[in-house]
Amino acid sequence: MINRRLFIKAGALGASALSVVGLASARNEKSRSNARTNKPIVIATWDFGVAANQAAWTVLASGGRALDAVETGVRVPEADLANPTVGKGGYPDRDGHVTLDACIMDDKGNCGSVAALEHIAHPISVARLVMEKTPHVMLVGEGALQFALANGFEQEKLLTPESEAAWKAWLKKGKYEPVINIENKSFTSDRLPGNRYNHDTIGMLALDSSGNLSGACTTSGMAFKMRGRVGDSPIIGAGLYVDNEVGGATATGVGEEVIRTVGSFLVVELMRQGMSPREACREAVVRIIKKKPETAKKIQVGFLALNKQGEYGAFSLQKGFSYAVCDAKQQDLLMDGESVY
Ligand code: SD4
Repeated sequence: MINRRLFIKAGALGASALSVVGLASARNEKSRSNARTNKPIVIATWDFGVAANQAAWTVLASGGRALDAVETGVRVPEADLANPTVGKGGYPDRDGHVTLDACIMDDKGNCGSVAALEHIAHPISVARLVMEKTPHVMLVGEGALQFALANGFEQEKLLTPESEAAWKAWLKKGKYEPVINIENKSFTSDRLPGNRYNHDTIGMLALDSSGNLSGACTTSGMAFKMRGRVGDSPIIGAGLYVDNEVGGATATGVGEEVIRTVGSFLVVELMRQGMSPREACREAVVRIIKKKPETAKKIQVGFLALNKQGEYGAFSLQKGFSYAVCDAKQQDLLMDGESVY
């Protein structure tokens, strides 16, 4: 049961500014599921999904491709210096390097990905070029950087003074060993806008007016991770999966558990078998609990899904997973308030 939603002003979505107007009961997903295909529509993880959706909507509203919409949308948090979990300004690894992971997938099953990419502010656009200009799916590290520079991307310093200060503060006590839930330390079920950016990745899914789906996922990964650590976000099937016959799914939270369960692919396959987006997300969460019940109590993982009819849903291990939904009627920031515990 969705028990709490943050409601974002309806307003003209011809891309005018949106504002949070208060807490309220908003959409009725039942009525959606009975309706004809709801398109175009775009959904994205966390509070910062609102601004990202708004940018994506400018593409969708003018009849553009879902692929262009998701790339445009996730570039917003990638460029947001106040966001320490995505793109420029992201928290570094334990050695002080900002390393970014991203992937993108279109309606034809094409996909591209970069992992452990340094010095480039928009990994999602590099991932798209990997998809479109190479015979490969994934480029990592130095090779990904070389590819980006060869294609005209600018080399930038991604570590902001704020993120550097946070890293140095962490170093005082930080142990040089994986701490899987490090960035969820401030996790609270009572979070509100304003207490944002404690975590995470942005995952975005869009259905365009032609009825085609695409998705994108981008992150700086777990804060203060081990050098070389790559999470689920750039891994097709784990952090993101799109099947234009069925739907798409994306994940956020502790990537190791999402990889172990191939979470986003699982969600899409469960939708193929007839589950609603939310039921499929819930089942993927339950698989994580079944595999690692003790770990699951201490971490956050959230899944978000959109099907071919424009129905959407989400489910998370712990309370507090917000996601933004934008269609021709309005934009909402929703919260899946149920805990499996
Ligand atoms: C990762 N899933 O690297 C990503 C980042 C994230 O909470 O969402 N962290 O594991």
